[in-house]
Amino acid sequence: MNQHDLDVLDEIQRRVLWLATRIVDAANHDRDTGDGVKVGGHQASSASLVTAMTALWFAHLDAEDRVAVKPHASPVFHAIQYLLGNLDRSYLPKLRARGGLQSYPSRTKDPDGVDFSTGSVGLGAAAPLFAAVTRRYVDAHFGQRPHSRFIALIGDAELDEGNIWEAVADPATTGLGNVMWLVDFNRQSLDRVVPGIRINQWRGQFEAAGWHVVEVKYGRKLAEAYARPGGEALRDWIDRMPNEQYQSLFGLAGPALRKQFLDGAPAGIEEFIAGIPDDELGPLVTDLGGHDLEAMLDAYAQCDAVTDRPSVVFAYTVKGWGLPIAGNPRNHSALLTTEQVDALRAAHGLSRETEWDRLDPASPAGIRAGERREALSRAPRERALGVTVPETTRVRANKPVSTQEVFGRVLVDLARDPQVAPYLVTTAPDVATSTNLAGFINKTGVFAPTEQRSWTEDRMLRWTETPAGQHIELGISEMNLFLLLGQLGLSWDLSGQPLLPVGTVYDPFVLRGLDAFLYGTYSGSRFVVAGTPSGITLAPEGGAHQSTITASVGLELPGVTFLEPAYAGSLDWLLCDALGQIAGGAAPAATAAPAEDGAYYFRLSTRPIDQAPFEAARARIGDAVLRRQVVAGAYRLVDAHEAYPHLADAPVVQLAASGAVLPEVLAAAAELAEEGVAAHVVDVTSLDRLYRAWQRTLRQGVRTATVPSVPGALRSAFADRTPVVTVHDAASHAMAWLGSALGAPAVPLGVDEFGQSGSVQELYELHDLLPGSIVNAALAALSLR
Ligand SMILES: Cc1ncc(C[n+]2csc(CCOP(=O)(O)OP(=O)(O)O)c2C)c(N)n1
Ligand SMILES: [Mg+2]
Repeated sequence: MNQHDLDVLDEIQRRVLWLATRIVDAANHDRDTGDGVKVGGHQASSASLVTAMTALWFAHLDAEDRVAVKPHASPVFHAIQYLLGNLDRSYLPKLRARGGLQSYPSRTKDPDGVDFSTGSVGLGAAAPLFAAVTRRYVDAHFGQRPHSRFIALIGDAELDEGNIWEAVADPATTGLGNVMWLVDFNRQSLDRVVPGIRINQWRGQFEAAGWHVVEVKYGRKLAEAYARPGGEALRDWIDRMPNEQYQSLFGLAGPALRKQFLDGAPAGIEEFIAGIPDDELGPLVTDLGGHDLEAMLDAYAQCDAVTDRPSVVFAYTVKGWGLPIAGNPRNHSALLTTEQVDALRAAHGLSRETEWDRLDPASPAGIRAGERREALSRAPRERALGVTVPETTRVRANKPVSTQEVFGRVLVDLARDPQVAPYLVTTAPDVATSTNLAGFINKTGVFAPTEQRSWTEDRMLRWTETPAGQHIELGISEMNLFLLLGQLGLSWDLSGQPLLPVGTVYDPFVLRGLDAFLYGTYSGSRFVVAGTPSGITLAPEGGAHQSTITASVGLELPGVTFLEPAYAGSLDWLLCDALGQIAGGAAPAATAAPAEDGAYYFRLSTRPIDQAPFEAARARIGDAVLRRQVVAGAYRLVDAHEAYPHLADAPVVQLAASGAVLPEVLAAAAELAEEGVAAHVVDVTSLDRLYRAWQRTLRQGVRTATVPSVPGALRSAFADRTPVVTVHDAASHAMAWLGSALGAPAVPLGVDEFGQSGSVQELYELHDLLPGSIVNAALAALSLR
C-alpha cells in the first residue's frame, strides 16, 4: 500500500476514533435517563482496536468474510458501519438506549449487520472458529461456498477464559486456514495491568495447538530507532521492561517520562535517547505496531498466506490510544470529561455542527468509504430449509423402552428420509455412543475433512471418518458442544446453508456448557440438544451425574423450548415437530401458540418404561388430538372418571408428572383409586410451553386490566381448581407453579438435594418419589383444599 493510501486510511481511522469516543460520550452526557444509573461504555477499549479495525474494513475484508468484534469495541464497529453508510445517523447518540445500539454487538438487535454477538468474554472470540468448522462441513456436503475468512477480534485478557483453550485444542478445529484471531494486546484487563510478560506463554500454547502466530509489536518509528547503531539495546530494554512499568509511561510526559523509562535500564540506554527531545520520546517509546496501519495490513497478508492452519495475530496496542486516558491502569470504564471531549473534537478539526458528519464523499477518504461499502455489501440469506419434516416416524415399542433409546431410533429413521437426511448433522462431546447416537453414526458416518483409515472392525459401531460423515465428534468439552451447535444453527446465514443440528450431552453437564448454550440462543441459533441421561433415575451413577436443576434451566432460558416426554410416541412427535420448526416449515398447526423461534432442549432418560399406558391414551383420545396436546405441553394420560367409573362422586386429585417417574405416578393413581380417591394423571411433555401459555394469558390480563383465563393447553389436560401433586425427577420448584396456574393447592415432589449412588427404587424412596409418597402427597393436597 502506498503512502497516499496509508494517509487516507489514517484520516479514516482518526474519524473512527473520534466517532467511537463521541458515541460513548453522547450516551453518557447528552441523554438524561432520569434513573441515576450510569450509562457507561468503553472509550479506552474501543480506541485500542481503532487501527486494526480500520485496516480490516477499509482495506482488507471481502463481502463474504465474517468478523466477531470484542464486546467493548462495539462503538468502533458502529462508527465504521456509519462511515460506510450502513447505519443511520440517528443511531449514533443512541448507544445503550432502548431501540438503539446495543452495548455489546448483537446479531439480533443491532441494525448494522453484526456477524457474531459478543459480551461474555471468550465466547464470541471462539464463535468464528466454530463457524469455520461449520463452513468446512457445509463445503464438504453441499459444494464449495464462496471463500470466507472467519475473524475474531479478541481482548488479551479474554485469553484467560478456559473456553478459548478448549476451542483451540479440539481436533475438530484444526487445520482451518481461513481463521484469523486478532488479539488486541494492550496488556490491560478490567482491573489492572496484566502482570508479567505473557506473550511467550500464549505463543507457545497456540503453536503447540498447530496455529500460525504473528506478532505485530512495534510501529515504524521504533523500528527505525532499533535500526540505528545501539538500537538493539533499546529494543532489548523495551522487550524486557515489565508491563506495569511500560504502561505507566502513557500517563507521563517530559522529564518524568524519561526518568521512568530509564528506571532500571542498562548502561547505554540513557545515552541512546539523550539526543531525542522530550516531546518526541513519549511518542517514540510507545509506538506500538497495533497502531501502525501498514504493519497491521502486512500481518493480515501473512495470515492469508498460511492456508493450512488457523492464524493468530498479537497486535501490541495502547488501551485508550489517542485519548488522554491512554495506558492508564484504571481506564477500562473511564469516560472522558466534557472538556476533554471538546478538546478532542477541536484536535480532530471538527465542530459541534460537523462532529457527526460522514467523510466528505468527494474526498479521498469518502471515496474509499463508498468503494468499500460496495465491496462489502452482501445479499440477505434464506433461513428456511424448505423441506418438510414428517410429523412422525411411527416409532413403536412393544416392550419397555427409554426416551434415550427412542431418540436414537427416531434419528435413524429420519436419516432414511431422503428429504430430511442430507441436512441432519449430529455432534457430541465424547458421549455419542453413550447417548444412543451410534445408530445414526452407523448410517451416516463420522465427519472428517479427509478420509481416515479405519484400523479396527466393529460390527456394532462403524466409526468410519470421511468427508461425507454427518456426525462431528468433539473432545469432552460441553462449551465446545454448545459453541458448535450455536454455529451449526446459524449456518443458513454464515455459510449460506440451513442445517438441522442435533447435539447430545449428559444432562448434568448442560450446566458445564451453559454460558455457551445461552450464547448460541442469544445469537438466534436454532438446534436440538438432548440432555441425557438425566436425574436420579440414572441411579447407580451417583450424585455427580444426576442432574436436578436442568429442568429449571430449560424452562427459564429464553430462546429455548424445554421438552421432557416420557413415552416413545410423544418423543417422536415432539422431535419431529422441533426439527420441522427449525426447517422453517409452517408454524405448528398443533398449537395455537405463536411460532417458536429458538432451540429445543430434550431432557431424556435411560430408564425403560412400559409403553402400554401411552397406547391406551392414544386409543382413548385419538392420534390427532393427542398429538396436538402432546405438542402443546400436556395431556391426560389417565382420566380417573373413565378409568374408574365407580369413583364418579369421589374426591378428585390430579397427579402431574414429567419424564421417567410416570410409572410411579400411575401406580399411585391406582392405589388412590383403591382408597376411594379419583386421580387424573397428567403427563407434562413440555413444562415450558405450559408455563409460557400461562404467562401469556396472565400478562395479557395485567396489561389490559382484565381477568386472565386458564390457557387452553392447561384446560385440556387439567381440571380447574382441583388439588394437584407435581412429581418430577428434578428440583421440585420447576413444576411448583402449576398449583397457582390451576387455582388449586399443590404439593410439589422432586429432588432438592444432591443425589447419590443406589438403585432407582432406593433413590426414589429417598426423595419421596415412590407411589406411597405420591399417595400421601395427594391426600395432603386434598386436605389443603
Ligand atoms: C465472561 C465475562 N466475565 C467478565 C466480564 C467483565 N469484563 C468485561 S471486559 C473485561 C476485561 C477485558 O479485558 P481485555 O479482554 O483485555 O479487553 P480490553 O478492554 O483490554 O481490550 C472483563 C473482566 C465479561 N464481560 N465476561
Ligand atoms: Mg486488554
